[in-house]
Amino acid sequence: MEDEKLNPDAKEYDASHIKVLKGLEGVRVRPGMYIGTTGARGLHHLVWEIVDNSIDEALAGYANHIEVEILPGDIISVTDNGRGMPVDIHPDTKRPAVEAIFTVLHAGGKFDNSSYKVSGGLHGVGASVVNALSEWLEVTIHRNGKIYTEKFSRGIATTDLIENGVSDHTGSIVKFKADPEIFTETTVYDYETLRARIQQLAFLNKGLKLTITDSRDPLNIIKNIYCYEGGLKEYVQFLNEGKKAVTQNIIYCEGEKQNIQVEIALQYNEEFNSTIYSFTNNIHTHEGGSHEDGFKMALLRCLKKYADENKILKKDEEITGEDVREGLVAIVSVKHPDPQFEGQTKTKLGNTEVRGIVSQVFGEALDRYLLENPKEAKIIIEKGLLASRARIAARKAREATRRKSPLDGLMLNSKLTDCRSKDPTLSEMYIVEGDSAGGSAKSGRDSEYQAILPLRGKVLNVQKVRLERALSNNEILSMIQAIGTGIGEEFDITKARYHKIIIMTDADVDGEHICILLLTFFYRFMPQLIENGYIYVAKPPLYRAQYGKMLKYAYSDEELEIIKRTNPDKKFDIQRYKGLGEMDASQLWETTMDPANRTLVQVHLEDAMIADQTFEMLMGEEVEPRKKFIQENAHYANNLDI
Ligand code: TSJ
Repeated sequence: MEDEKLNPDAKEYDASHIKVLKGLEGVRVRPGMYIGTTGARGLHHLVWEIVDNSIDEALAGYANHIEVEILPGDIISVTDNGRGMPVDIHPDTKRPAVEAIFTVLHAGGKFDNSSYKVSGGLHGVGASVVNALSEWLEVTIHRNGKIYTEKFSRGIATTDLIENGVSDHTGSIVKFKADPEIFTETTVYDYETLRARIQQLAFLNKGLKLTITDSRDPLNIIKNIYCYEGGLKEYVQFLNEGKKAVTQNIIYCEGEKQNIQVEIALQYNEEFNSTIYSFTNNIHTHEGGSHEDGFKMALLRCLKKYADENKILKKDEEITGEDVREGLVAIVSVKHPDPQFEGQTKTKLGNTEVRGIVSQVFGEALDRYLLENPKEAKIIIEKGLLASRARIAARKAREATRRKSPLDGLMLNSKLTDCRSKDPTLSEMYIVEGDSAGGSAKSGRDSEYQAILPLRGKVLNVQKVRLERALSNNEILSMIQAIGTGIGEEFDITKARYHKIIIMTDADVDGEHICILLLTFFYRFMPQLIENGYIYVAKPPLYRAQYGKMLKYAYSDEELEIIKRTNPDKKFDIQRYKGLGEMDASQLWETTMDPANRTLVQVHLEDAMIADQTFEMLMGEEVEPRKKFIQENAHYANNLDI
């Protein structure tokens, strides 16, 4: 309590100090309430809580470079070149403003008098929560020509704010080490997770330079630098990489009305699905909302109007919203000073005024584009017409066979080996790659509550086809049938036969690939399964280390190192698993299926969305991005055959 001796006359400070401790103690007692989970997801959330503050500084126009670095020991460092956090002494507490930012719960925007604070995660809890959940945290501020630092441990200041140098620039640096007492599952960051979101933030905030570095291994430092002057235009380009575009140009617009910024980019490709990603204040609004509605409204309205005025449609022809979205890749991003998030997962924008604003800003831009590019306009509308005809033909075919959906009354020769339990809350279904692994899983499982569905070979790439076509694929059909919920409009989560659907593939590039394919399928056609937390990925071990009768499994290179280090006298016989097929039934049970030992990673919508994007890149014609992905995911790359 050295701090207090330094302020013997600050009675009010004592009182507020106690309140502060109570607040942050609460964060440590119930961390889940503030960061969702204390698993890997919550751990990564800490980074975004800090980065959000720097993004705010950039959006306010005071910073243009943010650097994130993972240091040895999984310490995170975030640096920006903004104004530097305020250091002046607060008149009530007699403490520096920056200290309150780190020790008072929800102090977030308190010192921010600009009304244009737009960033902030779904939990939006800020720096004090990160501080409370960090073994230690250190803030450094360059401001007023000086350098200031203050240190904390588990939310409590361990030093005063100290002036310790001169500086010729301004900015803020926060370094922290997540507390292993809180994050008991893992304190190891996944570079790919951080990199993908950093890249996305760069797309969403044009002109902002974001750097991500992994210097945990001094012999292999990885660094990515992102800065997109084209913003969302470059995001669409990135998403359409490797696909055949229908029109050369990317349609782009930006505008601001009533303090709400709108930015939209889109392009059509030759595929059938539509990809609309919408964002509010850099947060992916998976459930859509008023911005997405406004966009869809204007898209249909403008294309219809243009088709009418230019007499492109025949008498009995009509196009719907769905038709004009076939093959569409679009990003809709708004920045709103007071967003209202609604919906089951709080990812639906509710502000009603946004619909009209987006519709107006985008409508004007699209009208102008169509007018100036008549050739492209015709191509786009004809694509919509094609979709309309296909839709009508499909409906007629369905009516002719009088079946509601391809799933009705159809008994497949499914490969499902079901479990005995009929209680979905207890039942699990393993989707297993390959017949041989499927065989081991069948004999190794606990048949009371574990069902096995082996998949043969490659799963159909659902991004390339319409739903009807996906449903003619046997692997996909047997998966949907086994799950029991139906699909599309008939989807009913209460009919799910298992509350855990576990993807189990080899720990190599092909396995990763099949896993991504399956995630893409669930993301596109049964997102509710992901939303409800029913989808999991099983992590099989990478190594088996044996010494006499001693048998240990390692799920990562780090774990293998630990096994070797903690038993230095033993010469292990180490086997690297190339696939699930190399394990016999009892090994598979022990390592990957037994609830007491296995590692399951629950899939979240954001992960599935990234998988959906990554997928295109891996499948595309271009070799470079694929090579790069494999290099960055080197842990899978040891047994590559590319
Ligand atoms: F809060 C935090 F610790 F998470 C954090 C904040 C972490 C990092 C890496 C950066 C920041 C941050 C805060 N960067 N820039 C700012 N800016 C301010 O806090 C600031 C500075 C000056 C003024 C002013 O009115 O003079 C106002 C603000 C909000």
